[in-house]
Amino acid sequence: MIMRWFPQGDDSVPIEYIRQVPGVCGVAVMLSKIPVGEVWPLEDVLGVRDKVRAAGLEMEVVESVNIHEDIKKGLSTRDRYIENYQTTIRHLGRAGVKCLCYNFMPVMDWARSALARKLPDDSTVLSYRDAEVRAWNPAEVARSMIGESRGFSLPGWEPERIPAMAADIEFYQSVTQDEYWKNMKYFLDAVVPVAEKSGIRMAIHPDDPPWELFGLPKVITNLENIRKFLALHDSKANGITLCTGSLGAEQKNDLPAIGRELAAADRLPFVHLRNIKHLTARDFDESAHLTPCGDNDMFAIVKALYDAGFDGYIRPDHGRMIWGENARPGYGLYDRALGANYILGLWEAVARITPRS
Ligand SMILES: [Mn+2]
Repeated sequence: MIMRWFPQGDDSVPIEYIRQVPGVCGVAVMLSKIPVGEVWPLEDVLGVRDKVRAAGLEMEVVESVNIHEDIKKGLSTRDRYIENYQTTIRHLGRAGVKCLCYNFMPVMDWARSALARKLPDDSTVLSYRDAEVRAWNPAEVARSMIGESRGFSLPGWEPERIPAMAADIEFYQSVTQDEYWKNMKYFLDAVVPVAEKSGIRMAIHPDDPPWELFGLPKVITNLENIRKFLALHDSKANGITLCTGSLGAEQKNDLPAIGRELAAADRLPFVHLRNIKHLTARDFDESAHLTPCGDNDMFAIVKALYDAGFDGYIRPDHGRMIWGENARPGYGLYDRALGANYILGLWEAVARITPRS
């Protein structure tokens, strides 16, 4: 069990507090100040690792090293950025990193219509209303999200990228899904062998939300596409991050079945566990982690992972903002600590009732 943590002064949560969450042994980090596409310098990576270790925690997971748009677009300039990505992977391997989470979403990362919607108990959550997001243009989505980010960086929503967004969206209108998959394979064929040699397992994060927006290509949205993705480059180092909040937004996705298949195939190095509550098929609020608080059957998901022999990293994903905490949206300490311990409780119960042979 790990938690996400943003080093170099970009987190409201001191690393020493994370150490006090029972059962949490490490953190997933990113260097959010390095421009997308540039190399993560070895000394920076080692410096963060040493700080994490000094707090009694491990830094075996990195989330995320974001991918330069030229790679996703398949431009002739992509090779320089792929070389940088390979160098970063080697540096992470030298620092003892074992798992690298990333995504291949075009133009924009995850999207929400509000980052602090108030629930009846006065907690606030990230929320998504499909009609609101579609009524905006992408730059308006970006401005809304950055405006609600409480001064923290939003991974995947770097302000300097907003001016180029409209042109990027326009670019993708003529890119077919097939071409986009080819660009992804080109990237995997270049980086997965480097990851193998570096002792790192790549773990792509699903698209969030997992449906079409602004005419952009979508890739990691359901089990069928996940199978197609894994077949692009057949290696244990080419794996998936199972994010139950992202894939669960599409209620047709059978999360326990997806987890069971990926864990049994040993292609699941990383799991994000969170819950969401639908208002309609395309509108939802994020919720507390407990099964009764949302639509995901958290017990069934944990049991499926356990039964299939899952032995990767788990982290509680976004939490609600509670108890007056002021933190990056989704990444307060309190509700994620509650979530981590709920998940650990489920795991202990499942493991005791059905011991692994
Ligand atoms: Mn996630």
